Amino acid sequence: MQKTICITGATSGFGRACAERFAADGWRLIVIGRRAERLAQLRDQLSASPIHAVTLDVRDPEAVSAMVRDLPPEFGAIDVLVNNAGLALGLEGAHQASLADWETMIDTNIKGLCYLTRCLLPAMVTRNRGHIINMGSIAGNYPYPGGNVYGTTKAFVKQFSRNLLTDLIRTKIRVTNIEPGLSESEFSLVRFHGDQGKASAVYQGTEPLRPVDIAEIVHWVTTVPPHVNICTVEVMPVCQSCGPLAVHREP
Ligand code: NDP
Ligand code: 8X3
Repeated sequence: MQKTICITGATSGFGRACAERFAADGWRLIVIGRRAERLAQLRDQLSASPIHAVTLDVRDPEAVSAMVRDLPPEFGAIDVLVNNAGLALGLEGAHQASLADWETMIDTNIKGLCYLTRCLLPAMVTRNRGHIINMGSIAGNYPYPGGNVYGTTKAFVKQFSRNLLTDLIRTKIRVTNIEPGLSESEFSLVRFHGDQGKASAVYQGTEPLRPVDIAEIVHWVTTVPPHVNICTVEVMPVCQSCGPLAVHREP
């Protein structure tokens, strides 16, 4: 039977690569993002697959509810939700960061992810099947300068994923938290508010992860036998590792 996947943040990076990967595997796709022209382009590109594109800001709970309520019947039974829409904004220290940027990250990475999950979970529980795949980050595991609120939103995603599993213990629903490290997408361009020079410098001299690498992992966690739940996948490029703990010494 053809399966259905709902992917948020499908207009770019990981989400777009996931749409391409699952389309290649014959899935039915619900793709979500704010940029309508990108969604139209994706729909054209993947026209061989059943695809329902929804222009939606995940920060809007009413719009999320309406999207779920108005799903065409053939897209109504969602097997996998990929909560991927998200962003980092800024890299300033906590005493200098923009409060508006903090709010946008919290509203998108935490609240948006909760809205989608809360709206789609009841039907999964009723059907006693489903898989929620959350896009966390190594930033939720390891602090770095300027990662303040962004890293904390991803720590929320980690703990929320674990708590979902706890609530769903009596069901066959799976929950996976994927925690990528340095990956090249539009992520840094967004983080630096469109400054291409700063964004490119992030990847200079490295071989970062690519969106297709993440899409392969997202696909893989859905293919293990139904009694197996991949709880967490932490993945970095070979050129990345954890840093030492910092010690500041007075001169
Ligand atoms: P991109 O910037 O390439 O993609 C982000 C996607 O999120 C876009 O499709 C964007 O669509 C969507 N999005 C952002 N805000 C909203 C919103 N309010 N409503 C709906 N969609 C939204 O970045 P990545 O693909 O790299 O990032 C995807 C996820 O992976 C994010 O959660 C990010 O935090 C996480 N991540 C990224 C890493 C990296 O190094 N790249 C590493 C670890 C995790 P649109 O603008 O059209 O709305
Ligand atoms: C994205 C990875 O290290 O830029 O979540 O925060 S990092």
